[in-house]
Amino acid sequence: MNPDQFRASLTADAAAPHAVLLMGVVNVTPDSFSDGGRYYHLDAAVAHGLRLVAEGADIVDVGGESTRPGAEPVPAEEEIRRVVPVVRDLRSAGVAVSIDTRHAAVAEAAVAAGACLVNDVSGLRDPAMRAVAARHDVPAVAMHMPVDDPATMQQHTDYVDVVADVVGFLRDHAAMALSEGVPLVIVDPGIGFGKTVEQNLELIRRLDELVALGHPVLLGASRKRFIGVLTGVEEPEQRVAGTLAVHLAGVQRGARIVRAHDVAAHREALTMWSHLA
Ligand code: HH2
Repeated sequence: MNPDQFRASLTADAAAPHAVLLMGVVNVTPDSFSDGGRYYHLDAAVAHGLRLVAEGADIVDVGGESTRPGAEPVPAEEEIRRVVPVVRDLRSAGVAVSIDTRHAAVAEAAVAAGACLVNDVSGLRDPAMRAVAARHDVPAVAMHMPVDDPATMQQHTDYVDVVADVVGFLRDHAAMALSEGVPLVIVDPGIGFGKTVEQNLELIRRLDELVALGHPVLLGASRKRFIGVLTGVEEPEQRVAGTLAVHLAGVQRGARIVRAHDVAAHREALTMWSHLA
């Protein structure tokens, strides 16, 4: 799928089961929780992105900073150094690329290099981030995290009602971004970002309340810790079946995009899903 096709499919008929989009993950980092170091170098990252597209990804999400709980922040210049060449090469190969960053300067550089979606795990809190998406006319993902700080987010799980709090945050941040000229906002409950195991489950069980806002919903549970806690599967790379169960539950409740490391397995599952929905 090229960037224009990706954009068009975001606004396509949400009721069509085949409208579920698959976002593959390329972490250009030494320390990501499940694949840190594996795609840290340009050639490996680009080859992995192309492999994900061959396996059925509609868009490839390129990130240069791990946001796992407790991760060290990365200076924007270093993040740019990691991601921009990968974005440029994948875009040149005709791939729709998303930039996974909390930093407006990184988003700016990546969009200039060809990214067609800004994926901001800090929820478009920063006016400069919203301005980048508006100025370049690219859609943006607003993901919920309780504080813009992966180092301490797990200390902020004291919600009144986690679903109501997350939906309220995303409603307000999406409205603000749209009013400032961001062309389209995708909302994401932020599974694993400042949430307990039970809160992650509740967000997925009640995903329809987020879908009801009317924005496309992205779900990113791939290989995450709560799946390991509940299944006993310790190695993140082995959590494929648990991930698929979570993502299909989300799709059933209206998720339009799933973010996944294991693209081939997701494509297979979504294909069967589309025949049954
Ligand atoms: N999760 C991660 C990173 N980016 N973006 C969105 N929109 N939703 C998510 O759930 C999400 C995300 C964490 O996963 P990963 O990139 O594999 O790990 P790390 O942050 O350690 O690089």
